[in-house]
Amino acid sequence: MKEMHEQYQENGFVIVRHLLSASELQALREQTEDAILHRTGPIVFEQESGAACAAVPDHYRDEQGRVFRRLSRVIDRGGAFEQVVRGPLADAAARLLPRPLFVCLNRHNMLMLKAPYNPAPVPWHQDAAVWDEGTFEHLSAIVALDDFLPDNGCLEVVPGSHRQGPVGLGWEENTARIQESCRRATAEQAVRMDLKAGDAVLFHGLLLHGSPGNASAHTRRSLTAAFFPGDLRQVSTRRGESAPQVRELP
Ligand SMILES: O=C(O)CCC(=O)C(=O)O
Repeated sequence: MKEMHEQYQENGFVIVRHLLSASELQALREQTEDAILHRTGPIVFEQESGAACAAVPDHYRDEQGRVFRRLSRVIDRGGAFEQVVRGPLADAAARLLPRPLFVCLNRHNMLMLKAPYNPAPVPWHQDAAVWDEGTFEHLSAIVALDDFLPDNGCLEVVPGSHRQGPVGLGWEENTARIQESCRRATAEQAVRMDLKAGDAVLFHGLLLHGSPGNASAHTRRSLTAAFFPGDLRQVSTRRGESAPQVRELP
């Protein structure tokens, strides 16, 4: 079995089985359900909430019928969210990136909710190229709260695709160019991240990834955080509201 670092260099991702203990997983699920029940913001909703989302259970909607897509800024929410990011996720990230690590409160730092029968996909993209802010050297870490199944909106990646560099910068250009020029790779080389609840995947900021809609009755919840090997504020070209708000993890 290749070393974790070598796998990461070659494939652009590594899977860490059983990252969370049963009690950490339980605490994350409880905090997630509590936030859904009490609509604790900030929440990002799906743009589509009409007929296409008719089968999404009410549990995953607000009073206006909007479907939850993400609970944002989970690190700020404390409890198990913060503990898992600062503990097991950061420890796994530190096996691939030099410490001190930084997380960014206004980049990936979220609980992804792929509700049952929510048809919305996440289009193929590269996180670091989408953010386009002076560095491509970060990794995104996703820990599964539920098993990722073939039909519940499972995360997919194209192994080795980080080595081609950025394919267009910013969300619009990155997703459009990938659709045009990486069609064959996404159709023929994509692999599903077959995570069980409590497993995690860590992937390079330039790895092509995305996920289809959830066609099943099973929820797909996962916690996602981006880790940076240094202070993003020192390299970022973003100013004003979108300037990075970072926390150093000792
Ligand atoms: O968890 C997923 O399905 C992908 C999430 C993602 O890549 C994103 O929201 O940028």
